[in-house]
Amino acid sequence: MSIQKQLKDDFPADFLWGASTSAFQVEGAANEDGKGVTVADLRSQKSKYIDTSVAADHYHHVEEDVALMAELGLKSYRFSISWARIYPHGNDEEPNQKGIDFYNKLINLLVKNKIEPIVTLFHFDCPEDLVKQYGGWANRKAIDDYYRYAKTVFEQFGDRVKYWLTINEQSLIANVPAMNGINDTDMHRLREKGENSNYNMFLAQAKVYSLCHKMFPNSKIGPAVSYMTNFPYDHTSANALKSKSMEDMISFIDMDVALRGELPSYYLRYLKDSNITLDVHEGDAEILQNGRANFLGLNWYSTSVFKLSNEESPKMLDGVISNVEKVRDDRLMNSEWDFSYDPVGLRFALQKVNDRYPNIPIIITECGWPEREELEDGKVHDSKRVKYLNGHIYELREAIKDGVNVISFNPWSFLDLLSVNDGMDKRYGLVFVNRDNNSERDMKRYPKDSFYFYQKVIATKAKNVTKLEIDE
Ligand code: BGP
Repeated sequence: MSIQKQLKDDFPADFLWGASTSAFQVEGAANEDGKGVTVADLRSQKSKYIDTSVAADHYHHVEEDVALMAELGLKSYRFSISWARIYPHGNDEEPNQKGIDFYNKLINLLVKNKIEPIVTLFHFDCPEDLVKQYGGWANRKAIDDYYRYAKTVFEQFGDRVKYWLTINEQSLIANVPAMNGINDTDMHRLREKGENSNYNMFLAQAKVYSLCHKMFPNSKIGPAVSYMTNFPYDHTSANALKSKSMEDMISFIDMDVALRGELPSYYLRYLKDSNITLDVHEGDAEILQNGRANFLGLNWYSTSVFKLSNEESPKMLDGVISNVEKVRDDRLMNSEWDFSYDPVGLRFALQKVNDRYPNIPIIITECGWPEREELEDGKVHDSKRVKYLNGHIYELREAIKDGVNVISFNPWSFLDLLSVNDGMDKRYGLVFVNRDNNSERDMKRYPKDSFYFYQKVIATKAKNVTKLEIDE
């Protein structure tokens, strides 16, 4: 075999063309069929937008939604299971049968339509009762409760699910502890709780990787990591180092622990400098060493440019992002919410990940374009999203040709859903859901132009994707 033959020159035949959602953002039925309250439910109630009680009402539209997935031609669907639907209080004696029934119904419909389920165990929605009982993820008790929940989920659905994701964007919820329901008036104590929640999530995941390998040796399991590619504002080493450190602390930390089985030195230095103590027990190092992921899930949206600033930024992260300012690059197409269109950044990011962990299988678990949208005669002409998909799929093919082992692409989101901070104003869907922040209207589904574009991508193995459009 010649050396060249080892390289792929296109998407592999078994490539999983998918789409993505998460439970609290699509399901609705937040208080139905025994589901417990989650921190995501409570957060949404405090926002000025709609809460999780109805969302996109996927819970009651599941047949119709899977039929649309089949029409689109999806080969995979990435969704999350709500822990509080299975264990309403997080650690009840018995699981909630109606919650199990719902996910059985969804998974069976997917399997029937030959759509591979890619299932996230935990996506921003810690059962609130665990916070009340012992402080949630900041307490080591959460490790056992998550493990028990994962075991139940594997027992119930493991015969039909081959791809599992443990925790969505762990670094985000560790750095913004309120997203896990963790609060404190003292900033240092809050950071310490946040980092302990981080540590507990690492241990819980490692245990669940091992459990999954033991129960289902042919299944694959990995984290869903938030990977935002950062570029320095100028060529100074200080700016370049800061932007690298941010990538390490926000993205590579989750990948390093999942694949290398230990806390990286840049993180230990950060803890030391910040005077933060972790609640470490004997045997923890072995747990991390023994429990490793098989692949990486990457949530990738766009590149960002940061420069050092003199102001302590209280922005998203306390400690990790400080002294930096995000700079908008006006040469790029920018969305209303800061995301830019920079598809070559995806190829760059994938190369970097592949350099660090050669040949690791990668699932793009999120990638999407937000817009405010409205129906026009029953249609939504989301031309920017079409352009975004075209550009990113083009660069994805280039990354595969570079030798990066990408096995699946799941744009965010299959249908319009509740944005984490902006309700229904910020839409990402391939399918329009006819509701807004003021009214539930009729909740009807309308495929957007991007749906039909992506349908053709899947049907033609991306032959309709062109370089021309991304250069426009
Ligand atoms: C990721 C989350 C998703 C999703 C997406 C878009 O961080 O995993 O749940 O919401 O970002 O973010 P937003 O909803 O804030 O626009």
